[in-house]
Amino acid sequence: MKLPQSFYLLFLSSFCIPLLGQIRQEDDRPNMIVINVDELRWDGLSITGHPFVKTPHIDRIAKEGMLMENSFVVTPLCGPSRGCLMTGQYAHTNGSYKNQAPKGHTKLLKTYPMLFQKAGYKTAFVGKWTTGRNADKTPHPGFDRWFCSGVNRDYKMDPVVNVDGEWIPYKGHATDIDSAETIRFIRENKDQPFNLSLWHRSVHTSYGDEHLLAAERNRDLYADQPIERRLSAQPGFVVQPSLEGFAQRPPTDEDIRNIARMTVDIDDGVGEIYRTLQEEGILDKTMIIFIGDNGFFFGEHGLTEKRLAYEESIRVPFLVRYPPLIEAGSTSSVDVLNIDIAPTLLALAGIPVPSEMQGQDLLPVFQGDELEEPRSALLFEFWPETDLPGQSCWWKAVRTDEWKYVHYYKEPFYDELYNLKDDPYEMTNLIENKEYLDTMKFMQSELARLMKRYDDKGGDYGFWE
Ligand SMILES: [Ca+2]
Repeated sequence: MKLPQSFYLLFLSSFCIPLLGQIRQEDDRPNMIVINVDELRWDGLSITGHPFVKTPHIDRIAKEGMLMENSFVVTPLCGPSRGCLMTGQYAHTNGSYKNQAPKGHTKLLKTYPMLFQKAGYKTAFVGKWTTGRNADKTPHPGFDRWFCSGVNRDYKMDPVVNVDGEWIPYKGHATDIDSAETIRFIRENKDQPFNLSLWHRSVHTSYGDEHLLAAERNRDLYADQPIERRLSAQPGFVVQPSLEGFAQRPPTDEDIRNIARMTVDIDDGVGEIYRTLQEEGILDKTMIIFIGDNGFFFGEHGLTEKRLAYEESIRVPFLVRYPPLIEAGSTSSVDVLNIDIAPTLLALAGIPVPSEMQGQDLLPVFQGDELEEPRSALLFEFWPETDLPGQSCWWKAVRTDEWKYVHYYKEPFYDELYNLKDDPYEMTNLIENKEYLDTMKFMQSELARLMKRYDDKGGDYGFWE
């Protein structure tokens, strides 16, 4: 029997319209994209004061949203920083405290994408997460889409990408490939709430070899650009005892230009991501957070890389755009941490924030207020990878707006105290200056208070032994 077309219409209207209504209701939940850049120091963007790089698309996130003026990572090292972002916890709590973690360790973490997936969000991971000799590129729990394009030491050109468990060779530069996958995922999931982590491998260097490449179109940028260095990176600057024997080759001028070029690669991708969100009509219902996983030394204190407690290492850019809550062109001077991202995103989606998370919801800050529980001082921590000379810098640090105290566990005579207001480049260690004895004692008591607050027993936790 052939039924009239009107029957089908009636059938559809009785069942599908309520269903569509439900989907529409779910669609009101905001999307989220967290762009995490490897080794991007605070002043790595035009908007944060880079002397020559042009990052108009990344800057737009802050120009149409908020620039956090005091943003930090709690452990300045790739793997731990990423674990902290994913869990909303300090490394001493989540156990992701060294790059050289056993294979599969990161799969055991309780991450915020797992909670989003459970709450019906489409979740995606694109880029780099784990690092070190046991890096694991295979799919981690909590992601509907897994697209891992590599680890530090992989070539950035023509990567073999783990796509949902399959190894697929790609042509081109990893940054462009990761940006393109992000765009593909957005288009595919535009009609439902999604939570995407775009964690670029750039602007990580590989210390002077051919890995240190921008995409071909940007390789000649800034070729004649002179490089200025901070006073703490000038020849003759005397480093602290903790750094004696720390054999590092500070980045050359050309290394610094290459980092700028790789930043432009990322900016190009952010421009395309913006355009895609606009075309799909979901730009303003998508919170975009842009952050770095740690900073980077351009020769300050004789250093390259990160790992130490100086500002160049722990301070990263943090930009956020979400017009329903955030006034365009706003700034905040509240101290914010990478462990705040997980509870913030959960709060935005209306998903309960687990009490185990140690970061705070930044939504009040994004609206110009203080944190619900204001922080007068910040705790930072780092564990060395080996016991080799120069790698014994096992430290905890406390930072207030004015002071920084660094305590080295194995060599307490290395301790450092800086007045950040008078000495922003941390060139004069006041630890032995009797005039500041009370300040030192106060900072030591703050360290003890914060360790108690965050249930930190100190020591080399030996999570994997
Ligand atoms: Ca890093």
